[in-house]
Amino acid sequence: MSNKLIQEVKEEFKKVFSANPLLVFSPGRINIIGEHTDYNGGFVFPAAIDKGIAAAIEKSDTGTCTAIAMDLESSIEFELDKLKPSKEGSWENYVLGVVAEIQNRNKVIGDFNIIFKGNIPEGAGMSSSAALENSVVFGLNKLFDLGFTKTEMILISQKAEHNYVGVKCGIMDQYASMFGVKDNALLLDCNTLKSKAYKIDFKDHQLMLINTNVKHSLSDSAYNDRRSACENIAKLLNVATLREATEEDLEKIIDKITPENYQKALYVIQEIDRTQRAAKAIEENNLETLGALIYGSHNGLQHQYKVSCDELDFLVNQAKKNKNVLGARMMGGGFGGCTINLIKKNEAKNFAKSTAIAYKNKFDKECSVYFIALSDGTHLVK
Ligand code: GAF
Repeated sequence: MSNKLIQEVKEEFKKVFSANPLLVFSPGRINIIGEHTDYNGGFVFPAAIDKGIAAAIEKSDTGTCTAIAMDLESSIEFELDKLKPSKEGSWENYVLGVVAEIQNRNKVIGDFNIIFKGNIPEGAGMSSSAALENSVVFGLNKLFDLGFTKTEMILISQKAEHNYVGVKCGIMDQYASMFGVKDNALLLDCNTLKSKAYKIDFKDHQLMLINTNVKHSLSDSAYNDRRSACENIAKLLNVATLREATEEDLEKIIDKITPENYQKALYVIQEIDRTQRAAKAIEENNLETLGALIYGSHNGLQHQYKVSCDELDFLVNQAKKNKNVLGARMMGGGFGGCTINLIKKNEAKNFAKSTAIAYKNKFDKECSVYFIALSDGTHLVK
């Protein structure tokens, strides 16, 4: 959690509204492995991080609600009985969507004011959107005593993203952000929404993120396209999700689907398996195997699922050339954002430096390096 961020939000709230708002911190997430498996009912292996959204929230008696995004210097006013989505791509839909989804569940909330600020780099694929959604639903749940469980809250956040933002996301980001455990990653079964926490201590290795600082424009529509391709194949196979399918099942319908979609479904089946094997490798402290699975994940995302981009592939190739990196892959939805690297601790800075130079030479732009701490999920701040 970032105390500085909380203080900034608190100060601003005091200036604009009052001195004693409810304070919520909601983290972003990383994902060790298990990409595009969540909406296929599979396994993912994320963790909440020490970067996120701090929100100050309080009841309002002015007859309207106000939401202020401090970093963007942007605000909206809205009335609870006249909710509708705002313009496409705006931050406002994350807030409005959550409010609308709460109302859809027949819960009554009153007017409120909220100010928030984040320190997750935008477009980095570290789930600032889930952090924002969770901070809003968590704050409103407390403020108006709505009685939602954490699981109900993440489902509200997810639906807000489906219906107001227009991205048919899975549940990984909201889950990790809400249920994160300090120093742990969560092996989440997206079918049952049950997870097992794994204490992460890679001894002389660590996780390091490198941000391409790009976000290619097709990402949202490409995401939805992939989700519906997977759902259609599951239908053809007569199963609820690809989680229930095997490679052999897929072989049987090979003539009924395009070669591209065959590869996508195959990727999903293989990635679900890789994720379970990664958890076993961590249990056995076998970092070489974990690293190989992480490289395998990238290979699938690049060549089969086709959600990578030149910048991400370049960073992963740089990692492959360095024996101190055991594994690297793109993280999150794809088409930009970060790679996650499993690297020897005392070599991390050197690798970061040489990669930054190579990246600049190749693309004429900067990449950014982050070392993150695994942290607790969404919580109130005293
Ligand atoms: C995005 C989505 F929001 C997640 O639900 C997940 O599907 C991820 O992309 C890919 O693994 O972050």
